[in-house]
Amino acid sequence: MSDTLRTGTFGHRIHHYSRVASTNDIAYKVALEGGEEGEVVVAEEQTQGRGRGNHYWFSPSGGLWFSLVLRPQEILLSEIPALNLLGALGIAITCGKLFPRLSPQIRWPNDTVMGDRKVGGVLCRAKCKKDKAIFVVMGIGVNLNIEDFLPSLCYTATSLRKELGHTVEKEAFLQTFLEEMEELYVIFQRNFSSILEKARLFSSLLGKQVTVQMRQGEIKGLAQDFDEEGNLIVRLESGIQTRITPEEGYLKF
Ligand code: BT5
Repeated sequence: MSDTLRTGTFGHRIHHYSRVASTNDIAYKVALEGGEEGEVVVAEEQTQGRGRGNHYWFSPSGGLWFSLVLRPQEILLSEIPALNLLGALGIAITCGKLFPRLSPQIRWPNDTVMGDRKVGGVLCRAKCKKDKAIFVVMGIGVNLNIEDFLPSLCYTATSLRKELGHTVEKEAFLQTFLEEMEELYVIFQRNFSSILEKARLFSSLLGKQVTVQMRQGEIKGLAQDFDEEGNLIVRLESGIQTRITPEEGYLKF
């Protein structure tokens, strides 16, 4: 446990851009040059927004695309997946707080969904020394006021505007997210098991049958739980329990 954590530091400095390739790249540079925990890089539009494994992230103007610099104490490389889950939880909690009639959920490992459609995603990138992270850039994308998605996303993505029927104020959403995220992050560093409890409550997967695409082929089973590092525990049809890291497996829908 650390005494140096303060509240009210997330977003103490916000770097605004109109158009960038990816806010994660800029925030990574900010952190390399000594940027403090809580600094934020936000852009109206990204031309090369990225998801996991260099997937494309659709980021036109109207959405909220930003990256938060974190300097977690004593975090191991193996614990980074838990930060993805934390980010997705932060988006879900913010949506629920601002718009109580919505029912946001998190979908392991890094999605926030409404029903089965993705409304937000998280991409963390860490700078490491040996097996410890010196800093982490937490990239957050939320489809706030997007009306038209690419044809390839038409049936899998949604926006808050589509769900609510009205536009959402970007600054207010960002402020609320930063407040909620800072609270979660303080808890995360002290007691990850209480974060896991929240993640279970918000999870769209636990207790359901899932199909996971692994490098060596597909596996099917029951999504049972998350572990202390944010990995997914699946009980296979054979009865054997297996632990899946986000790098190893992609859920199939
Ligand atoms: C993610 O990856 O969900 C991570 C998204 C992180 C985006 C933020 S924006 C700020 C920062 N800067 C960046 O460059 N990135 C971060 P993944 O789980 O791999 O999901 C990617 C998949 O989601 C794609 O392959 C598409 O199928 C789908 N997708 C792409 N854009 C989307 C969008 N705007 N809304 C919903 N789904 C989308």
